[in-house]
Formats: sequence, structure tokens, C-alpha cells
Amino acid sequence: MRATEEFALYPAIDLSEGRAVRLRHGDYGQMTVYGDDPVAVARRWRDEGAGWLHVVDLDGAKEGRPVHLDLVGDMVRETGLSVQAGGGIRDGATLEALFARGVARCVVGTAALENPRWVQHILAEYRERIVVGLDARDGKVAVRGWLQKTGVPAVELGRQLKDWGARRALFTDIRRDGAMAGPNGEGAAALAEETGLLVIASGGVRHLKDIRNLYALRRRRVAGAVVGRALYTGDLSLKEAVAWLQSRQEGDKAEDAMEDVPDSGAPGRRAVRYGGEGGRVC
Ligand code: AMZ
Repeated sequence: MRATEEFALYPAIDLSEGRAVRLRHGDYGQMTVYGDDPVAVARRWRDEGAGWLHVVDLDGAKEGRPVHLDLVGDMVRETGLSVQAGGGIRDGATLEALFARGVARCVVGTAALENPRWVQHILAEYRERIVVGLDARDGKVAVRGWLQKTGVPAVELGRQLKDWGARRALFTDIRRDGAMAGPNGEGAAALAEETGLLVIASGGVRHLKDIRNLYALRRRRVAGAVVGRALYTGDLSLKEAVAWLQSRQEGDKAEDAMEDVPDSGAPGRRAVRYGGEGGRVC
């Protein structure tokens, strides 16, 4: 798949005590409840055109074990959407339980630092279905519900995970998460370039222009945007964002196809795309 097609919007549903919530800067003390029925929220994002859902078990991330497995399963079943789920995935049984419930991709954060051998193993086994979580404050990884800082640079961990076979990372700039102050696109692109991972950017999206800015970085391997609070406040319409992305992707796909024709009059661009042979993502 090419950069243009790979880029996706990931409406976020964060779960705490069975409800759909948002935190500010990942702080469990600054929680806003946006719905008592997360499955209804999931249906709403589906009806507004989502292809993916990004579901985080916040209680699970804090406790180090899944708390909302069945709820995540209900969201998959009730929406039929591709679900990317994370929070508290630290062992094979949890991973299997999520895959058995139809989850498409699992996000693994804390375990990458605390149980690297296991992460190496699951990357070898499930490569495409694992997203590594590189959640960072000032470039340094935070784990365990972001309650624990580490001194490990996200770039360093990302390079290691790439060596072990990871393809995609979720990069959350914690200072921007839930704050709607604009995403850290440059940080996401730099991380992608320095690690070779495809990077889904999370945190800070408020307006359509934020999504446009992230999409503009797709050839630097920025592979999508997680959108949270702005959807719940109404600052951003998912319907409009999806429509905008679809029309841009249609146009850009045609342009990409032109570039694949030898002597199409667009030399040079191909070299820019990923800088690799052929420039394909898949
Ligand atoms: O907001 C938080 N405090 C938070 C959050 N959103 N803490 C963890 N997470 C998410 C990460 C990732 O998707 O963005 O949980 C997942 C990682 O969980 P774990 O348990 O593997 O570190």
C-alpha cells in the first residue's frame, strides 16, 4: 500500500469504568465523560464514515491487564469496523483474547520496555497486527498509563522495535493529548524518518487543517491521525474529515499512478517517497 492509501483517520474511544472518556495530557485526574455507552459512540463514528476505531482501555493501561475485553469485542461486533485496541496488553493470553474478539491490530506500549523478549516474539509472529506505542513526553517514553516516566528516547526504542520487525507505531505527544492545541506533525515525521516506522500521530488534533497538515507528511511516513476530544466537543466533524480525506486520496492516487508510469513526466518524486526501492509501503 502507498503512503496515500495508508493514511487513515482513527477516531478514539478511551474506556474507563465502562464509559467513553477523554483525559487531558493523559492525566486520570482530568477526565471528561463523553458517554455511558461506548458501543453507541462507536456506532456513531461508524455512521459518520469511520473505517477504523482506536480503542484504549485506560483502566487496563493503568492496571497492566485488560479490564474491558468484552466491551472491545462488543464494539467490533456491533460496528463491523476495523478496531485498533490498546491498554494493558502485556501477555500472549490478552493478545489472543483481543484477536479472538475480532480486533484487527493491538497496540503494545509498556511491554516494549518491560518485556522486550515477548515483544520481539509477537512482532515476529504478528508483525502487521501489532502497533508499537511510542508515547512520549519531551521525546522520552512514558509507560503504565503514562504514570511512569522513563529516560528512554522514543527514537531509540522505535529503532529497536523496527529492527525486531515492527511496521507501525503510534506516537502520542503527551503534552498535546486531549488539549486540542494542534498535533506535533514534525515530531511524528522525524520519528518516522529516524526509525523507518510508519507513524500514526496522536494528540492535539482540533481542526480539519490539523488533519490536512498531517496528511501532507504522508510521504515522510506519517500514516494517520488519531482524533479524540475534538470529535466529542464538535470542533471537528468526522463526516467532513472523512469526506475531505477521501477526495484528497482519490486525487492523489491518480497522481501516484502517473508517477508509476516510466517517463510520465514526473521524475524525481519517486525518489522522495520513502527513499526506498520502489517506494512502496507494503
Ligand atoms: O491517556 C493515558 N494515560 C494512556 C493512554 N492513552 N495511557 C496509555 N494509553 C494508551 C497508549 C497506547 O495506545 O496510547 O494505552 C496504550 C498502551 O498501553 P500499554 O498498557 O501497552 O502501555
